[in-house]
Amino acid sequence: MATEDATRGRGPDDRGVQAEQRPLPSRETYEKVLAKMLLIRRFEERAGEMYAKAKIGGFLHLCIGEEATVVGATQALRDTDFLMSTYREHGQALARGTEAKVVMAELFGKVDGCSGGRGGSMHLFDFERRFLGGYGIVGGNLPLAAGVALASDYTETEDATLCMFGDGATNQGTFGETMNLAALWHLPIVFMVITRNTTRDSLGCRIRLPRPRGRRSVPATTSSADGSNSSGCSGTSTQTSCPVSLST
Ligand SMILES: Cc1ncc(C[n+]2csc(CCOP(=O)(O)OP(=O)(O)O)c2C)c(N)n1
Ligand SMILES: [Mg+2]
Repeated sequence: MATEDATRGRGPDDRGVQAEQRPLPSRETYEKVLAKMLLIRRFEERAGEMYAKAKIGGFLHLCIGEEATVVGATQALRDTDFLMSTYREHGQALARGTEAKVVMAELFGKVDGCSGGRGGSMHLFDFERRFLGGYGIVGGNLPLAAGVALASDYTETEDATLCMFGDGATNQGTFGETMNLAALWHLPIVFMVITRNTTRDSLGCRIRLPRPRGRRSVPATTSSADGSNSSGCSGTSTQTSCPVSLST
């Protein structure tokens, strides 16, 4: 569940210089935030371990290194707000308050999992906490999130939608189309890009740089300063060819 936060209720006029004058969050908030971040890190480490032992089927994308990003953003949500994410969403489910054992059960394909064991790592879902997934299709969650925001607007609720996605989704047609409609219709939605330096870095793949004229192409490995690329838990060959690097 979202905890009390100093950013709650901040209006457009309260940003900028004035925001710096606001009191810092309480010690209790700090501790709750830190506890969530640590829970996510420990959960991901354990999930990675289980995946390496072939206890978890399918794909597994860890968010190690993104804990502060995920918890910091979800902290600003009210309990009634909606959250949608990508396939790298264990942290989002945990930050939203889904029990760790229920998320882990889903990874193991158990009926006790938050998606009844049918979704797995990429399709976590917890409607009670307004976490609407968990999507395997890059960019696929963008128009769906806009639809949720449209429903909130249409039914005249105050609910906002936070839609998270990776930098890879900005290469999809859904990205431009959704941004366009959301702006045109003034939808109550926040789009948040989480960049991990490159696309597909979770797969531990090597980016094949554009070939300079007259020379052979050089495979380049991705790099990271914060360990967010270190998961490498998909089981995919490291020779996967990624045509584009979206470093930002
Ligand atoms: C439409 C679509 N095309 C291709 C893929 C294969 N794919 C899986 S992960 C990935 C990279 C996505 O990168 P990004 O959105 O930046 O997320 P990150 O892994 O960096 O968190 C791709 C292309 C997919 N899942 N969906
Ligand atoms: Mg990325």
